[in-house]
Amino acid sequence: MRMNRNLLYGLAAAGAVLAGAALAQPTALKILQPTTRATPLPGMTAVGYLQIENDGRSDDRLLGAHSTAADSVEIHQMRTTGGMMQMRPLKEGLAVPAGARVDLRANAASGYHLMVIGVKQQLNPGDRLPVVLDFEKAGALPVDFVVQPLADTAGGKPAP
Ligand SMILES: [Cu+2]
Repeated sequence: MRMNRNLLYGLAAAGAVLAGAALAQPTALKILQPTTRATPLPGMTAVGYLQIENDGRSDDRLLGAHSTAADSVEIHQMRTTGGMMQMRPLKEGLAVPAGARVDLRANAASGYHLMVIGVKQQLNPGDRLPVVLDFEKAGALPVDFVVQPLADTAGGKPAP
């Protein structure tokens, strides 16, 4: 029920033209559990978590993302080296091989996540943060990230 509602919101936000295109070209990609955390102020950076499942027969690649609600969106990988946590943008995107599920979740071993930079409005629990994921083959895929209360998400401090 919640998934269906998310999809409808996404399509409504994207407009009738894009909705038509999405129906004409069904994608083999499934976006699971897109979530982010509440922020205390406008203008902050939010972390986007999700899983991408590729049920198709061809490999795809997440090339980038953008949002009308933020300045920019980057695909990041977090690594701990010598006790120091470091993040780096994945300039060449993120491979989503056929049959695979790619994890961009809090505490995922991969360290992958989306960095949503300069979120224009404060995010409160229950809000939705619209992000468009750009895939090499599947094209633009609108996703609404559901804002979770800070206490509900493991993984340490909110992003600076
Ligand atoms: Cu990051």
